[in-house]
Amino acid sequence: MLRRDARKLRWSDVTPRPLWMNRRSLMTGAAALMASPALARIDAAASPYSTDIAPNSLEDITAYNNFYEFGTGKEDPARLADGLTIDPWSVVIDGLVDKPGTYDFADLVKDQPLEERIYRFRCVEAWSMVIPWIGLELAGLLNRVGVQSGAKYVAFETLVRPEEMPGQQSPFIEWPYREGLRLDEAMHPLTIMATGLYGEPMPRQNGAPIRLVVPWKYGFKSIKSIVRISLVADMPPTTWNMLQPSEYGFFANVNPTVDHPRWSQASERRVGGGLFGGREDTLMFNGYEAEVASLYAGQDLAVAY
Ligand SMILES: Nc1nc2c(c(=O)[nH]1)N[C@H]1C(S)=C(S)[C@@H](COP(=O)(O)O)O[C@H]1N2
Ligand SMILES: [Mo]
Repeated sequence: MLRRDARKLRWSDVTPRPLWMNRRSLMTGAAALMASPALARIDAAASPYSTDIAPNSLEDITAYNNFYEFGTGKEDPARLADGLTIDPWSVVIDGLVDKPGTYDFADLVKDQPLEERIYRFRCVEAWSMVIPWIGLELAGLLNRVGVQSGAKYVAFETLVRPEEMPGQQSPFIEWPYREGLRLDEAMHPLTIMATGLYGEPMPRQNGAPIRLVVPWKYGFKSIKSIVRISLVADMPPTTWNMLQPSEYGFFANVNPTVDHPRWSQASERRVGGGLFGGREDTLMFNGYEAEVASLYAGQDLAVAY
């Protein structure tokens, strides 16, 4: 699945911005992208962790979103996220760390390599996309603040600002949106704090200015617009697990053999179409099995779902 060989050109090198813009205005969807001659050069992925698969179009990635702070409809975030103030932005890092504090977004991401990662992304609702992220490894950020030995989990929280996030005017979720990772998952090099996509700063509907991306887990783990990161000793509460624990576990690893109680997880629909309407088999750990299976050695993944 993953490139191990060369570090050649970046996607953004072979696909300069004007071309993305052209593609965005001239074509719609991955089907059109598939027809593009640019596809022939898609093997120029930046990171050894990138997949070879052609990314979804910028249009797909920014028009079909889950971001319940702006409503439950897939089109709500693109329509309503414009008003979100993302500058200034700061992130509180607290709990079991050597250097707790309130970090300005710019400080947090400075001196970090911005490395493009083309990742498969699989929503628990059985659709998927392929997205070219930029950002930094979460491990690098955590190492800078110094993780103390008692820390076993990382908890994340999204901004609460109902005046700018109309979905938060409804209490069906106990805001803030919360997510968490076990420390070894958080330190894995595939786990990134994304600060943009397609070489540009993060669009608001995708979780500006900084969001988590954990490519072997269902999309709901990849929490957006983060304002707090806490190192903690115990497994933290998480939004979907709090709402419906029988349907959404803490781990949420993509697993075609463990169905959601209300639907199969064996296959998925690639947003934007593609061959055969974009229907394809779901892969164990979303295709990242070689990289992450060892994290769960000895765990029964039907129980720790
Ligand atoms: N704060 C917050 N983060 C969130 C969500 C959300 O509603 N609020 N939705 C999650 C879900 S279910 C998915 S599938 C992904 C969608 O990310 P994308 O819109 O960038 O593709 O964001 C995740 N992160
Ligand atoms: Mo999702």
